[in-house]
Amino acid sequence: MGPVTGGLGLGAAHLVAAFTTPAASPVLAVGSTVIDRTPTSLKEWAIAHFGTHDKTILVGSVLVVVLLLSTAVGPLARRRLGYGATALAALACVAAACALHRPEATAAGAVPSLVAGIVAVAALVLVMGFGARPARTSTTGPSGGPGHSALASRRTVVVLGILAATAAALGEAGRVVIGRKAREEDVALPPPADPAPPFPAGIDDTVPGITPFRTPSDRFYRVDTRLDVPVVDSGGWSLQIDGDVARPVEITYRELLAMPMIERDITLTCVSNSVGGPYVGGARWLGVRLTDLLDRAGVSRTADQILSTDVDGMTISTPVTLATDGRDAMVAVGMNGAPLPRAHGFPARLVIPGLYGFISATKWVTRLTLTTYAEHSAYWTDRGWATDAPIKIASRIDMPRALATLKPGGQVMGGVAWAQDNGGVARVEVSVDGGPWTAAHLGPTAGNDYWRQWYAPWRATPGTHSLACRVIDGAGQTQTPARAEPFPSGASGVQTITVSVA
Ligand SMILES: Nc1nc2c(c(=O)[nH]1)N[C@H]1C(S)=C(S)[C@@H](COP(=O)(O)O)O[C@H]1N2
Ligand SMILES: [Mo]
Repeated sequence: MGPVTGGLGLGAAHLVAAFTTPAASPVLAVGSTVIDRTPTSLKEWAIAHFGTHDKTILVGSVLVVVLLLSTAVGPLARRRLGYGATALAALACVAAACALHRPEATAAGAVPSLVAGIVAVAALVLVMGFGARPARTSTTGPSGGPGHSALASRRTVVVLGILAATAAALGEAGRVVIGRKAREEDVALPPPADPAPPFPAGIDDTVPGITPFRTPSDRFYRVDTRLDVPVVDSGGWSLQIDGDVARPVEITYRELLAMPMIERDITLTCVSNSVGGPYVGGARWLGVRLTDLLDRAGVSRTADQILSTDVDGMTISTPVTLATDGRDAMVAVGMNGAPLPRAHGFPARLVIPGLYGFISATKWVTRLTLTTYAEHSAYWTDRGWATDAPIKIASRIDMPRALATLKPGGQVMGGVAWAQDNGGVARVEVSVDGGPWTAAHLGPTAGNDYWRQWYAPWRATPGTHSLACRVIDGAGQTQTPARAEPFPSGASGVQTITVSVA
């Protein structure tokens, strides 16, 4: 009965949280605390093995652990009701503590956990009452029908079943409410004052199976510390620029949209992307030049760090010199011709070409504080990651898939390559079975900050083959074969896949 009473509490709390602060739902609050406390190495392992499913798996694990812990409640309650109730209350307190310790949490954050505790204890009292109450038929029937205790326990099973179904229904209702609140806002974005050149047709149609030149927003990778998607109302949103500035400023969404917009094609890359990994995507971004915003506040010469804060109080740091060196850094409001999807930072996020997302791409940004690295350290800095991390030049094989079985004869390998800070992709080379590096064909360019598609025909003979690719940037540098793990400043190495031909 423990898991059922615990589950009922969690379900009720999730629904209450859905109407108030979704992040304060006990399962999400505990999950977020786990994320923040997890050692970097374990987090990297989880991202590498579970990929984008890491959030689902975490929420599921928290749920399972809580339900397992609450199995102890049944035996405790049978010894004495108070023991069981105390155990449930203790679990609720842990959840409340997690919710209250979230950055930016208010006292209201404890409410859903409180509800969880009350509902769970009430359910426990109810179930124990049903089990204990004497049944109306207190004698065994002539044909050996159920006796008192058997009837009572059958009744308990029915009650438990109803409660379990209620728990699931409440939790699902919470999920639906959160989903409805997260519907996209209807915003009309202004046209760019400084538009990007027409987006070239990639080789999507001519090389079947190649990664699309532009990543659709709903297929764009997502990496962040949030378990749910923050729902930020553009009407209540503003961006503060403060710290070492001549005059702190606050800019509303409406004011931001009234500023001149630039439009750029930029490839976003995650530092956690391993060689050949999926955490990279190309999109067209619309936003206000970061320096236009910073100039309004007047950045002091002492500042060396832009500490950006999101709605949760999560922080990302960017070196001032890199953010203001003339690259197309922006506070973006649009992605691929539409307002930012909530998962990608609505109403506004930073996009800075050439820097890994964890030091540049703050989603749901609310504040830019000009400060120094000596004075303040950001979320990932506290976890040992680099503070200065340009995106390493890299290339990826997307076709054929590793370990694919191919037909002998003419085959095509292909993929994408990027070299944002280094004069773009000048050349991609491929090597079959460790043989000489030969030039691949390149797709069109959408600027140096954007990835490029490539493909190379090769002749497949029966047997097992290894295929490798590497990029050479506009400065003549060749992608290094030296392997490095993502931590602390990005992976390097040449991707090699094995395929069989039969
Ligand atoms: N608020 C916030 N912004 C964030 C993050 C985060 O955890 N919280 N993650 C960053 C990281 S590590 C990356 S790689 C990019 C990913 O952006 P995307 O999810 O839109 O692809 O967002 C960055 N911005
Ligand atoms: Mo990242």
